[in-house]
Amino acid sequence: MYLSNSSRKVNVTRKEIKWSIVTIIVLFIGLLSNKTYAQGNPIIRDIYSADPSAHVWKDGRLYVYPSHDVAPPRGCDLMDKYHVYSTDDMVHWRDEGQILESSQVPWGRKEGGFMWAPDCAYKNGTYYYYFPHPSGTEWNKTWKIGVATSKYPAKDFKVQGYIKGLDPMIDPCVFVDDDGQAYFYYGGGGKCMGGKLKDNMMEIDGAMQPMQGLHDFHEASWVHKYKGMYYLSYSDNHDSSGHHNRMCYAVSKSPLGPWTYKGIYIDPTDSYTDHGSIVEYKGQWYAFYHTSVLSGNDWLRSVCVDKLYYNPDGTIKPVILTQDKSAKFDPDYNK
Ligand code: FUB
Repeated sequence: MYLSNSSRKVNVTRKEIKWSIVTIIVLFIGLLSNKTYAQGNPIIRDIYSADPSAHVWKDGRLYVYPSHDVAPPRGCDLMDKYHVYSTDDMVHWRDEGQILESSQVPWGRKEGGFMWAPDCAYKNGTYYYYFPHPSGTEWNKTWKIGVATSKYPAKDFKVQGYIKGLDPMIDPCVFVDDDGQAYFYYGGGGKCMGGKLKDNMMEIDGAMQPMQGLHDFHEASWVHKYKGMYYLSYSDNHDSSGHHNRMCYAVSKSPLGPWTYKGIYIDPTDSYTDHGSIVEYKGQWYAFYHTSVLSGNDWLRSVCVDKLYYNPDGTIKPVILTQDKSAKFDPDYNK
Protein backbone atom coordinates (compact mmCIF):
# COMPACT_ATOMS: atom_id res chain seq x y z
CA MET A 1 0.00 0.00 0.00
CA TYR A 2 1.25 3.51 -0.84
CA LEU A 3 1.98 5.79 2.13
CA SER A 4 2.73 9.48 2.02
CA ASN A 5 6.04 10.58 3.60
CA SER A 6 4.35 11.92 6.74
CA SER A 7 2.19 8.83 7.30
CA ARG A 8 5.29 6.63 6.72
CA LYS A 9 7.05 8.62 9.44
CA VAL A 10 4.11 8.07 11.82
CA ASN A 11 4.08 4.41 10.88
CA VAL A 12 7.83 4.00 11.54
CA THR A 13 7.55 5.84 14.83
CA ARG A 14 4.71 3.58 15.96
CA LYS A 15 6.75 0.55 14.93
CA GLU A 16 9.77 1.87 16.83
CA ILE A 17 7.68 2.47 19.95
CA LYS A 18 6.22 -1.04 19.70
CA TRP A 19 9.70 -2.59 19.40
CA SER A 20 11.07 -0.45 22.21
CA ILE A 21 8.29 -1.72 24.50
CA VAL A 22 8.92 -5.32 23.43
CA THR A 23 12.68 -4.85 24.04
CA ILE A 24 12.09 -3.37 27.51
CA ILE A 25 9.78 -6.26 28.45
CA VAL A 26 12.28 -8.84 27.18
CA LEU A 27 15.16 -7.15 29.05
CA PHE A 28 13.04 -6.97 32.21
CA ILE A 29 12.15 -10.68 32.02
CA GLY A 30 15.83 -11.37 31.32
CA LEU A 31 16.87 -9.45 34.42
CA LEU A 32 14.35 -11.32 36.55
CA SER A 33 15.34 -14.73 35.22
CA ASN A 34 19.03 -13.90 35.77
CA LYS A 35 18.28 -14.28 39.45
CA THR A 36 17.88 -18.02 38.94
CA TYR A 37 20.53 -18.23 36.20
CA ALA A 38 19.06 -20.67 33.72
CA GLN A 39 22.20 -21.78 31.97
CA GLY A 40 21.38 -25.19 30.67
CA ASN A 41 21.69 -27.88 33.33
CA PRO A 42 22.94 -30.54 33.17
CA ILE A 43 26.14 -29.03 31.83
CA ILE A 44 27.62 -32.44 30.99
CA ARG A 45 25.49 -34.38 28.53
CA ASP A 46 27.94 -36.36 26.39
CA ILE A 47 28.50 -38.97 29.12
CA TYR A 48 26.84 -39.65 32.47
CA SER A 49 28.83 -37.95 35.21
CA ALA A 50 28.70 -37.41 38.96
CA ASP A 51 30.67 -36.04 41.93
CA PRO A 52 31.94 -32.79 40.38
CA SER A 53 35.08 -31.24 41.89
CA ALA A 54 35.55 -27.79 40.37
CA HIS A 55 38.72 -25.68 40.36
CA VAL A 56 39.93 -22.52 38.68
CA TRP A 57 43.49 -22.88 37.45
CA LYS A 58 46.11 -20.39 36.40
CA ASP A 59 45.11 -20.44 32.69
CA GLY A 60 41.90 -18.69 33.81
CA ARG A 61 39.62 -21.59 32.92
CA LEU A 62 37.37 -23.43 35.34
CA TYR A 63 37.92 -27.21 35.32
CA VAL A 64 35.50 -29.86 36.55
CA TYR A 65 36.77 -33.29 37.61
CA PRO A 66 33.75 -35.61 37.83
CA SER A 67 33.42 -39.37 38.03
CA HIS A 68 31.80 -41.25 35.16
CA ASP A 69 28.67 -43.39 35.45
CA VAL A 70 28.75 -46.23 32.97
CA ALA A 71 25.58 -47.47 31.21
CA PRO A 72 23.98 -49.85 31.84
CA PRO A 73 24.85 -49.31 35.50
CA ARG A 74 25.28 -51.78 38.33
CA GLY A 75 24.95 -49.32 41.19
CA CYS A 76 28.33 -47.55 41.26
CA ASP A 77 30.31 -50.78 40.60
CA LEU A 78 31.13 -50.24 36.93
CA MET A 79 32.29 -46.62 37.10
CA ASP A 80 35.65 -46.87 35.43
CA LYS A 81 36.92 -43.82 33.57
CA TYR A 82 37.58 -40.20 34.41
CA HIS A 83 37.02 -37.29 32.00
CA VAL A 84 37.79 -33.61 32.61
CA TYR A 85 35.59 -30.66 31.53
CA SER A 86 36.43 -26.99 31.26
CA THR A 87 34.85 -23.63 30.52
CA ASP A 88 35.72 -19.95 30.40
CA ASP A 89 32.16 -18.60 30.50
CA MET A 90 30.11 -21.12 32.56
CA VAL A 91 27.95 -21.68 29.48
CA HIS A 92 30.09 -23.58 26.99
CA TRP A 93 31.59 -26.77 28.47
CA ARG A 94 34.34 -28.67 26.70
CA ASP A 95 35.00 -32.37 27.26
CA GLU A 96 38.80 -32.40 27.55
CA GLY A 97 38.75 -36.19 27.19
CA GLN A 98 39.53 -39.21 29.32
CA ILE A 99 42.48 -38.91 31.70
CA LEU A 100 42.51 -42.22 33.58
CA GLU A 101 40.85 -45.64 33.82
CA SER A 102 41.11 -48.48 36.30
CA SER A 103 43.36 -50.62 34.04
CA GLN A 104 46.08 -47.96 34.54
CA VAL A 105 46.05 -48.34 38.32
CA PRO A 106 48.91 -50.67 39.37
CA TRP A 107 47.33 -51.81 42.64
CA GLY A 108 43.81 -51.87 41.17
CA ARG A 109 41.32 -54.67 41.60
CA LYS A 110 41.47 -57.03 38.63
CA GLU A 111 37.73 -56.66 37.99
CA GLY A 112 38.17 -52.88 37.38
CA GLY A 113 35.36 -50.39 38.05
CA PHE A 114 34.95 -48.47 41.30
CA MET A 115 36.64 -45.27 40.15
CA TRP A 116 34.62 -43.04 42.46
CA ALA A 117 34.60 -39.33 43.29
CA PRO A 118 37.97 -37.68 42.49
CA ASP A 119 39.58 -34.31 43.19
CA CYS A 120 42.51 -32.34 41.78
CA ALA A 121 44.98 -29.90 43.34
CA TYR A 122 47.81 -27.73 42.03
CA LYS A 123 51.12 -27.02 43.67
CA ASN A 124 54.46 -25.72 42.37
CA GLY A 125 53.83 -26.43 38.70
CA THR A 126 52.23 -29.86 39.13
CA TYR A 127 48.60 -30.97 39.06
CA TYR A 128 47.79 -33.76 41.55
CA TYR A 129 44.79 -35.92 40.77
CA TYR A 130 43.34 -37.84 43.74
CA PHE A 131 41.01 -40.76 43.12
CA PRO A 132 39.62 -43.61 45.25
CA HIS A 133 40.03 -47.13 43.91
CA PRO A 134 40.00 -50.46 45.79
CA SER A 135 42.81 -52.98 45.60
CA GLY A 136 40.72 -56.12 46.10
CA THR A 137 37.52 -57.95 45.32
CA GLU A 138 36.31 -56.92 48.77
CA TRP A 139 36.08 -53.40 47.46
CA ASN A 140 34.53 -51.80 50.54
CA LYS A 141 37.45 -52.92 52.73
CA THR A 142 40.29 -52.17 50.32
CA TRP A 143 39.86 -48.56 49.20
CA LYS A 144 43.05 -46.67 48.50
CA ILE A 145 43.41 -43.01 47.53
CA GLY A 146 45.52 -42.93 44.39
CA VAL A 147 47.53 -39.94 43.19
CA ALA A 148 48.29 -39.21 39.53
CA THR A 149 50.34 -36.20 38.48
CA SER A 150 50.74 -34.06 35.38
CA LYS A 151 52.15 -30.74 34.26
CA TYR A 152 48.73 -30.08 32.69
CA PRO A 153 45.27 -29.82 34.22
CA ALA A 154 43.52 -32.15 31.76
CA LYS A 155 46.01 -34.54 30.16
CA ASP A 156 49.17 -36.63 30.64
CA PHE A 157 48.32 -37.82 34.17
CA LYS A 158 50.53 -40.68 35.39
CA VAL A 159 49.65 -42.72 38.47
CA GLN A 160 52.37 -42.27 41.11
CA GLY A 161 50.97 -44.53 43.83
CA TYR A 162 48.56 -44.12 46.69
CA ILE A 163 48.60 -42.24 49.98
CA LYS A 164 49.97 -44.60 52.62
CA GLY A 165 48.51 -45.13 56.09
CA LEU A 166 44.90 -44.18 55.36
CA ASP A 167 41.76 -46.07 56.38
CA PRO A 168 39.86 -47.66 53.46
CA MET A 169 37.54 -44.72 52.73
CA ILE A 170 36.40 -42.70 49.71
CA ASP A 171 35.81 -39.19 48.36
CA PRO A 172 39.17 -37.42 48.64
CA CYS A 173 39.24 -33.63 48.75
CA VAL A 174 42.38 -31.49 48.80
CA PHE A 175 42.24 -27.88 49.88
CA VAL A 176 45.29 -25.65 49.43
CA ASP A 177 45.23 -22.69 51.79
CA ASP A 178 46.44 -19.17 50.96
CA ASP A 179 49.80 -19.89 52.63
CA GLY A 180 50.35 -22.91 50.34
CA GLN A 181 49.67 -25.54 53.03
CA ALA A 182 47.59 -28.37 51.57
CA TYR A 183 44.98 -30.30 53.58
CA PHE A 184 43.55 -33.70 52.75
CA TYR A 185 40.00 -34.81 53.65
CA TYR A 186 38.10 -38.00 52.93
CA GLY A 187 35.48 -40.21 54.45
CA GLY A 188 32.28 -42.14 54.15
CA GLY A 189 29.81 -44.11 56.22
CA GLY A 190 29.53 -41.39 58.85
CA LYS A 191 33.25 -40.75 59.30
CA CYS A 192 35.09 -37.70 57.96
CA MET A 193 38.84 -37.32 58.53
CA GLY A 194 41.24 -34.51 57.74
CA GLY A 195 44.96 -33.86 57.96
CA LYS A 196 47.90 -31.92 56.56
CA LEU A 197 49.65 -33.01 53.39
CA LYS A 198 53.40 -32.84 53.12
CA ASP A 199 54.92 -30.65 50.42
CA ASN A 200 55.13 -33.66 48.09
CA MET A 201 51.28 -33.75 48.18
CA MET A 202 51.38 -37.55 48.44
CA GLU A 203 52.04 -38.14 52.14
CA ILE A 204 50.11 -37.17 55.26
CA ASP A 205 52.06 -34.90 57.60
CA GLY A 206 51.35 -36.18 61.13
CA ALA A 207 48.11 -37.94 61.95
CA MET A 208 44.72 -37.73 60.28
CA GLN A 209 42.07 -36.54 62.72
CA PRO A 210 38.28 -36.88 62.88
CA MET A 211 36.44 -33.74 61.77
CA GLN A 212 34.48 -32.72 64.87
CA GLY A 213 31.11 -30.95 64.87
CA LEU A 214 29.64 -32.20 61.59
CA HIS A 215 25.98 -33.20 61.76
CA ASP A 216 24.81 -36.41 60.02
CA PHE A 217 27.89 -36.69 57.78
CA HIS A 218 27.56 -39.28 55.01
CA GLU A 219 30.25 -38.61 52.34
CA ALA A 220 31.39 -36.11 49.68
CA SER A 221 33.59 -33.80 51.75
CA TRP A 222 34.64 -30.53 50.13
CA VAL A 223 36.47 -27.60 51.74
CA HIS A 224 36.53 -24.01 50.51
CA LYS A 225 37.33 -20.67 52.10
CA TYR A 226 35.15 -17.55 52.12
CA LYS A 227 36.10 -14.29 53.83
CA GLY A 228 38.67 -16.00 56.06
CA MET A 229 36.34 -18.80 57.25
CA TYR A 230 36.63 -22.45 56.23
CA TYR A 231 33.54 -24.27 54.94
CA LEU A 232 33.27 -28.07 54.94
CA SER A 233 30.39 -29.22 52.76
CA TYR A 234 29.18 -32.82 52.47
CA SER A 235 26.15 -34.99 51.81
CA ASP A 236 23.98 -36.20 54.69
CA ASN A 237 22.10 -39.44 55.43
CA HIS A 238 18.64 -38.25 54.43
CA ASP A 239 18.40 -41.37 52.22
CA SER A 240 18.14 -43.54 55.32
CA SER A 241 14.60 -42.20 55.86
CA GLY A 242 13.56 -43.09 52.31
CA HIS A 243 14.46 -39.72 50.81
CA HIS A 244 17.42 -38.54 48.76
CA ASN A 245 20.55 -37.03 50.26
CA ARG A 246 21.03 -33.31 50.85
CA MET A 247 24.13 -31.16 50.73
CA CYS A 248 25.02 -29.63 54.10
CA TYR A 249 27.86 -27.54 55.42
CA ALA A 250 29.71 -26.52 58.55
CA VAL A 251 32.14 -23.67 59.19
CA SER A 252 35.32 -23.20 61.19
CA LYS A 253 38.08 -20.68 61.84
CA SER A 254 40.58 -23.50 61.22
CA PRO A 255 40.92 -25.81 58.20
CA LEU A 256 40.81 -28.87 60.45
CA GLY A 257 37.93 -27.76 62.67
CA PRO A 258 36.28 -28.06 65.09
CA TRP A 259 33.30 -27.32 62.85
CA THR A 260 29.98 -25.63 63.53
CA TYR A 261 27.09 -27.12 61.58
CA LYS A 262 25.16 -24.50 59.58
CA GLY A 263 22.51 -26.48 57.68
CA ILE A 264 21.47 -27.58 54.22
CA TYR A 265 22.35 -25.63 51.10
CA ILE A 266 21.06 -28.07 48.43
CA ASP A 267 17.77 -29.88 48.97
CA PRO A 268 17.33 -33.44 47.67
CA THR A 269 17.37 -33.73 43.89
CA ASP A 270 15.83 -36.55 41.86
CA SER A 271 19.01 -38.58 42.49
CA TYR A 272 19.61 -40.88 45.44
CA THR A 273 23.12 -39.53 46.10
CA ASP A 274 24.45 -36.01 45.95
CA HIS A 275 28.00 -34.77 45.88
CA GLY A 276 29.18 -31.26 45.23
CA SER A 277 31.82 -28.59 45.22
CA ILE A 278 31.74 -24.85 45.81
CA VAL A 279 34.03 -22.48 43.91
CA GLU A 280 34.34 -18.82 42.94
CA TYR A 281 34.83 -17.94 39.29
CA LYS A 282 35.09 -14.44 37.83
CA GLY A 283 33.57 -12.88 40.95
CA GLN A 284 30.60 -15.25 41.26
CA TRP A 285 30.27 -18.26 43.60
CA TYR A 286 28.90 -21.52 42.21
CA ALA A 287 27.60 -24.81 43.62
CA PHE A 288 28.26 -27.94 41.56
CA TYR A 289 26.15 -31.05 42.19
CA HIS A 290 24.57 -33.90 40.27
CA THR A 291 21.07 -35.06 39.35
CA SER A 292 19.50 -37.94 37.42
CA VAL A 293 17.35 -35.79 35.12
CA LEU A 294 18.81 -37.10 31.86
CA SER A 295 18.30 -40.77 32.70
CA GLY A 296 15.71 -41.08 35.47
CA ASN A 297 18.18 -43.61 36.94
CA ASP A 298 19.88 -43.06 40.32
CA TRP A 299 23.16 -44.44 38.95
CA LEU A 300 23.28 -42.58 35.64
CA ARG A 301 23.85 -39.11 36.97
CA SER A 302 24.63 -35.76 35.36
CA VAL A 303 26.68 -32.85 36.62
CA CYS A 304 24.93 -29.51 37.13
CA VAL A 305 25.92 -26.06 38.41
CA ASP A 306 24.03 -23.09 39.81
CA LYS A 307 24.93 -19.79 41.40
CA LEU A 308 25.55 -19.76 45.13
CA TYR A 309 25.02 -16.73 47.37
CA TYR A 310 26.05 -15.94 50.95
CA ASN A 311 24.08 -14.00 53.51
CA PRO A 312 25.88 -11.03 55.12
CA ASP A 313 26.62 -13.26 58.17
CA GLY A 314 28.49 -15.76 55.97
CA THR A 315 25.79 -18.44 55.93
CA ILE A 316 24.93 -19.91 52.53
CA LYS A 317 21.53 -19.23 50.97
CA PRO A 318 19.72 -22.36 49.73
CA VAL A 319 20.81 -22.84 46.13
CA ILE A 320 18.06 -22.44 43.53
CA LEU A 321 18.46 -25.42 41.22
CA THR A 322 17.79 -24.78 37.54
CA GLN A 323 17.28 -27.12 34.66
CA ASP A 324 17.09 -26.95 30.89
CA LYS A 325 13.80 -28.75 30.34
CA SER A 326 14.78 -29.71 26.80
CA ALA A 327 18.14 -31.23 27.83
CA LYS A 328 18.85 -34.70 26.43
CA PHE A 329 21.73 -37.12 26.61
CA ASP A 330 23.83 -36.39 23.50
CA PRO A 331 27.24 -38.02 22.83
CA ASP A 332 28.29 -34.91 20.87
CA TYR A 333 27.07 -32.26 23.31
CA ASN A 334 30.41 -31.38 24.98
CA LYS A 335 32.67 -32.27 22.07
O1 FUB B 1 29.95 -41.87 42.55
C1 FUB B 1 30.31 -42.86 43.45
C2 FUB B 1 30.00 -42.45 44.85
O2 FUB B 1 28.63 -42.06 44.96
C3 FUB B 1 30.77 -41.24 45.33
O3 FUB B 1 32.08 -41.51 45.67
C4 FUB B 1 29.88 -40.79 46.42
O4 FUB B 1 30.17 -39.52 46.90
C5 FUB B 1 28.51 -40.91 45.78
O5 FUB B 1 28.22 -39.82 44.96
